[in-house]
Amino acid sequence: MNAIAPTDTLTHVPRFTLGPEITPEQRAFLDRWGFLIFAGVASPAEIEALAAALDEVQARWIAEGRRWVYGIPLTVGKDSDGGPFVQRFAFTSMFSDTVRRFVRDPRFEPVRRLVGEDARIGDDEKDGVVVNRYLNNPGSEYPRLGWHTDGLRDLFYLRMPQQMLNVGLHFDEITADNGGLRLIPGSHNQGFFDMCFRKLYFLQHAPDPAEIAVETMPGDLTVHDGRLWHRVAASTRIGPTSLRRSMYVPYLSGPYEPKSDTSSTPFYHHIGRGLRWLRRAAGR
Ligand SMILES: O=C(O)CCC(=O)C(=O)O
Ligand SMILES: [Fe+2]
Repeated sequence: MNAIAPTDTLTHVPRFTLGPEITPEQRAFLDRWGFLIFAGVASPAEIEALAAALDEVQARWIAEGRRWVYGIPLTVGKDSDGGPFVQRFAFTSMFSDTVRRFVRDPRFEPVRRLVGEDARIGDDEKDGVVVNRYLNNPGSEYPRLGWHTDGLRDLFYLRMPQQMLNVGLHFDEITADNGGLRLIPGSHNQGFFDMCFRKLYFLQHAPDPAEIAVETMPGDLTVHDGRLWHRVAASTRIGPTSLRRSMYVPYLSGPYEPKSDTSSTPFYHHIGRGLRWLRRAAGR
């Protein structure tokens, strides 16, 4: 794999291989730039099985008329045929054994230990195992996601967020023109002020000169530091070929804080709902 560039700009994005251990080189890259891409961690058959499991969960949730899952609002848009389409699933491993088994596969053990020796999968904590399905078509509720860091909750309490690693599995082939994850390499090492004000949380979407596009193949796994500034760009395509699916597995340490259908909604979800409402009100 490529050595880390001695300059301040990242000139080449390496695709690493996930082995039984995170290598010193992978660790150094993550420390320096705040993210890693592991190529082909899941097989096409596994991605297909996960996608089918999510369709089943969707069918069940829609039949039940669910609007919330454990206090988290469900984002439901329309698919390309006008049918209901869940665009952000939360707590999926509580509703699908396929997902629950998959995220426990031993191949992910080095990633779990990278987060923390005592890290566990938070099936029923935070937002659980989340699956995003971005789609760019007229009925879509979720074609993109504005600039943010995932440390908002800590900033809200005026404390500097600690390293938190987001582990995402990517279902689709995503080239830069098809939207996808954009991040500013190295921005996880910024100070408190930049983390608060470098961009307007969730409202700004414009490309940043320093951003890179995370291009993925089906089955790739990414790890990114939640303190990085990142966004999800909309696809330039319209309809089914714009679909991008990402599954995030929460590895947590600290006290066990389970949620259930009687849990209240965390404040940061009200922000997202408010923004979507504003967008609809503005007719965009
Ligand atoms: O879909 C992605 O890859 C990123 C999603 C994200 O940044 C988030 O949900 O906080
Ligand atoms: Fe994020």
